[in-house]
Amino acid sequence: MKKWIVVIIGIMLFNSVSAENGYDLWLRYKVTDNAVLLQQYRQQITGINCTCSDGKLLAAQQELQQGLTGLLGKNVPLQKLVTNGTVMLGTPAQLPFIKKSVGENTLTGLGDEGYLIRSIRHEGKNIILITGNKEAGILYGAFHFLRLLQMQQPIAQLNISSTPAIKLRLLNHWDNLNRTVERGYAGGSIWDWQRLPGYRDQRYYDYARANASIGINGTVLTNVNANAMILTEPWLQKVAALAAIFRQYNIKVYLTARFSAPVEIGNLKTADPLNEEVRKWWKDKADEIYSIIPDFGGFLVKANSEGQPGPQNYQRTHADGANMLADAVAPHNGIVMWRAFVYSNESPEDRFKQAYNEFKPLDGQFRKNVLVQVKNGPIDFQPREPFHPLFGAMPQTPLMMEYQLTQEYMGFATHLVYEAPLFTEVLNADTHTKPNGSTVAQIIDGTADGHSLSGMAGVSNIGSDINWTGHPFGQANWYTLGRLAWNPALTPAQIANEWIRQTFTNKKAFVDTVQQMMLASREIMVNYMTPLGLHHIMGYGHHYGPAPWYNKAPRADWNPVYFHRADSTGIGFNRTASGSNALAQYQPAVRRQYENIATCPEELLLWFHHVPWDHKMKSGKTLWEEMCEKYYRGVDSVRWMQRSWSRLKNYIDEERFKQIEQLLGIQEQEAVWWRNACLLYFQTFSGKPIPAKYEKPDRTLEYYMELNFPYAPH
Ligand code: GCV
Repeated sequence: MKKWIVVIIGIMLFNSVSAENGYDLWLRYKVTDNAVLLQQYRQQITGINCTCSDGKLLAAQQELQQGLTGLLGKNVPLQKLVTNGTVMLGTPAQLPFIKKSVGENTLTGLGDEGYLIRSIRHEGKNIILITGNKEAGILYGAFHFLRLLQMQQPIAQLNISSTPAIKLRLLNHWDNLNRTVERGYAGGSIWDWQRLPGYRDQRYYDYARANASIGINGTVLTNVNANAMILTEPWLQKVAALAAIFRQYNIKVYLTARFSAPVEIGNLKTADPLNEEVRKWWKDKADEIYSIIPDFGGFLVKANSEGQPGPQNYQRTHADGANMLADAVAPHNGIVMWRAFVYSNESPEDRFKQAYNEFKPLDGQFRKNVLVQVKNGPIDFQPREPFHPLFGAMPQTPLMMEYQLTQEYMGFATHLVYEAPLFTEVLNADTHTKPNGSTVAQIIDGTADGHSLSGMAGVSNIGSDINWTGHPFGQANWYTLGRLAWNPALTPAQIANEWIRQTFTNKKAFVDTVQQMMLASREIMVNYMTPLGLHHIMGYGHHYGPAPWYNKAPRADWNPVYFHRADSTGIGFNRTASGSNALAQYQPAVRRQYENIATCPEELLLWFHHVPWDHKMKSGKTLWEEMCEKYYRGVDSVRWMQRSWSRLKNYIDEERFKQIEQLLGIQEQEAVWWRNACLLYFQTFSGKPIPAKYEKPDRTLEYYMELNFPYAPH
C-alpha cells in the first residue's frame, strides 16, 4: 500500500510542471501516469548497457537514459554488468552473441538503418536487446523503444523489426542566409549563421534528436531560391559545424546549389554546364566541400523556374545541368536532387502540363546519382491536387516526393490542418503505369521500377518560435513526414495516434477527440477554401486569404482567374481533350476516369472540367448549391473543432490549451472570410442566391476585395 502511495505521489511530482511551451515536441518523457504500468516498467527496465564507441550509439544511449529516467520517474543507470531488465545496445560486430541469438538472415534484412528490438535471455537474464547492423539502426531502435513507453504499450515480449522503405528522408528548409524563411510562419530561421561556426545552439541538438526520432536522415539547410554565398569557404565552415552535430544523429546536410554560382562567386564568364571550365569549377567546389564536410549529402537544385538560373539559359537541358553537378559529387558518393517544379511564362501552355512536358523526354538521360524531385501535385501544394502526372512517367529515373509541411496554402501557422490525409491520398493513388502495382508510393520507394535510390522530402515548417512550428499542431506534420518516409503504409490515424499520445497525453477521451479532429481537419480546410476541385484562388504574392477575383499578376498563371475560369455558364478548368488536354498526361485508366464528368471524383471535378452551374451532383443538388453546402459545412466543421477542443481543457497544460483555443478562434474567422468572399464572388457569375437556410454573409464582396495585406508573411 505504502509503495503505491509513493508511486502515485512520484507521478504527481514529476508531472507537476504544468506549463508546457511545446519546445519538447513529442519527446517529453513525462513520468508514466498509470501506476500499474509504471510499476511494471520499473521492473522490466533496470539499466542500460552499451558498448558505445561511436557517436550514434552514444546519442542512442544518452537519449535512452534521459527518456527512461523521465518515463520511469527514477534514475536508470548505465551498467557494465547485465542484470534482469538491462536494455542492451550494440551491433552484432560488437556483441557476437547476437548473430546466434537472432539469426544471420534476420540481420541481413535490416540493411544499414534497420533495427531489431527483442526480449531475450542472455547470460541467464531477461534483457531487452536493441540491435542493428549499423549504429544508425540502433539509434532508430532506441527511439522506437522510447515511443512504446511514451504510448504506454506493453514491453514484456518484444519482437520488433523495422527498416525504412525510403532511403533519403529529408527536410527542405527554405531558409535564407539573412535568417528569413520563405513561406515560413514560425519565426526566423533556426540557423544562426552570424554566430556559427563558433556558437552551437542547443536547438541544433534538439532539432537533430527530433528528426532522428522519426527517422529523418537528411536536411537541406538553404532555400531553393538559392544564394551562391553558402558555397564559399567561410559559410561552408558554418555548415560543417551543423554537420558535426547532426552526424551523431545520422543526419546528413545538403545545400541548394545556385546554378550561376560559377559566375557569381567563381569569376567565370558562364555557367554553361557543357563548358569545361564550368565543369571543373564545380568539381573543385565539390572537392572543397567534401574536404570540409566529409559526409556532405549533395545538392538540391531549382533551375529555370520562377527566375532561378539554370541550364536553359545556355540552351542546355535539365539533364545536362543535373549531370554536371552529379559528376562533381559522384566521386564522394554525393547525390543531386533536381526539382521538376518548372513552368514558363513565355509558354501559353497550361501550367499543369509544363513539368511533364519538359521532364518526361529526359527520362533515361540522368546520371545514376540524380533524383528528380517532384511536388505531390502538378500546380503547387494546393489543399487538394490530383497526383502529379510525372509519377510513373519516368521509369528510368528515381523520382523523389516533395511535400510541403509549411502551410503556404493551408492557413499558414494559424489553421489546424493535419496533412497526413493529403500525403497518403497521393501515395495511395494508382498511376496505372504498371500492371502489378504502381501506386505513387511504389514509384517513389523505388519498388515499381527497381531503383535503389529513393527519397521523400518535406518543405520544413520549422522556425525560431519556441514551439518550433508556430501552430502546436504543425508539429504533427513534421512528425508525419518522418514516419511516412520510413513507412509509407502507415495510416493517418496511426500517425496521429502516436503523435497525440506522445505530445499531449494518453488519456483516451483526449486521444479520441483530437484524433477525430486531426483526421477531419484537412477536408474541413478544403471545404472552406477550395471545395470540389477549385485551386489557386488565394491572395496574390503572400497567398494569405481568398482572392478569387485577382487578375493583375504579371503572368497569367499566377492569377486565380486563370485557374477557376468562372463565367456565366459555369466554373472550372477544362483539362479534357476539348480543353488543355492535360489529362492526356495520365495513363488511359486514370484519364478515362477523370475526363468523364460522370466518373470524375467530385472532389477533383473543377480541376478537370468547366461545369455548368446547374450541373446535377451526386447528392441531387446543383453545382452551385453543392458549392454553397461545402463552404458552409467547412465553417460549421471549424466550429465543431472549437467545441470539441473546449471540452479538453482539463486534460493538458493550460498554456498549450489556450494557444490552440485562440488559434481555432482565428481559424473560424478566416474560414468565414474564405466562405463569404468566395461565394459572393462566384455568385456574380452563377447569378443564384445563397440558399436562405444558411447564415447570410455579413460583409459585401467589395469589402473583401478591398482588404489588403502588405505585411503578410511570405
Ligand atoms: C521557394 C511556390 C512558392 C515559392 C517557392 C516555389 C518553389 O511558388 O510560392 O515561394 O519558392 O513554390 O517551390 O520553388
